[in-house]
Amino acid sequence: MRGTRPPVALTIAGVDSGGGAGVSADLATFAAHGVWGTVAVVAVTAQNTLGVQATETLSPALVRAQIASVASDIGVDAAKTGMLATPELVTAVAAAVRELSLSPLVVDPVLTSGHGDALLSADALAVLRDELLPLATVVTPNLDEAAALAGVGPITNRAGMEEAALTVAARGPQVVLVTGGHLKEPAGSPDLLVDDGKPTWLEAPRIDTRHAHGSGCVLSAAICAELARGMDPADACVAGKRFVERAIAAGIPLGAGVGPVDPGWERASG
Ligand code: PXL
Repeated sequence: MRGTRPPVALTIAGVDSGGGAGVSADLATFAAHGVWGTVAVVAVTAQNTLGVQATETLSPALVRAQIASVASDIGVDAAKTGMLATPELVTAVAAAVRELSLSPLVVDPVLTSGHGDALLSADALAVLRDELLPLATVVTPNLDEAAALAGVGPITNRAGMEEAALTVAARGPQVVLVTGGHLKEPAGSPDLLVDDGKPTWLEAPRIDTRHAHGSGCVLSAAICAELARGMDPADACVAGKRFVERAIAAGIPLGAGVGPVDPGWERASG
């Protein structure tokens, strides 16, 4: 028996049957950081490397019950949200976060899968923006998610990223990390970190791969794991970006479509 309680993280997210994104990506990422992973499942997707074939959601009451079960007994050092599916589920999760004082909280504002399948209904976006963002320690939108949350048109350059990030930051989260992986910059994949209103660019080389499924989940889970271990939010974003770069570089060729990133499975399997 180990003598000390490990850090504990909670993921509130969807299941990807293909194992690449959502809950399984989060748990593998927590484990790779030496952080115990706990789960509140929000939705189940029938999914593979070609896309999402079917989705069902769990009831808001069962999602709240899962969160309360973990928080009341095991304790939560940091939590993250992923696929939240409907306005009712976003409201339920925000209420649980408030009532149980879950903090620090990473919000990955998942809108669609990499294949463009909707993972959050259109009417849930405003609820996420108004109820969940103010509770977030860190929010990790990609370009589309940042534009949607800021209420601006498509983001095509660094100036657009900065404008959207500052607008999202004004909604209450302490730190905004806009990921620039989809930016049309030939050489780089810059992310923009806004910490207490101050922007910093995190530069990185572009990794040429098609197996990048789950990269957003791994990034937000890595940040959550570092927060559970006590790191401060801006440093956790820098560490999370480095972690997901390695996971993308180690992408796994599975299936006929877009394979998953590797959050540490290969290292664990030798
Ligand atoms: O990467 C976003 C995401 C989150 N959660 C689930 C997903 C995906 C992308 O496909 O399937 C369950």
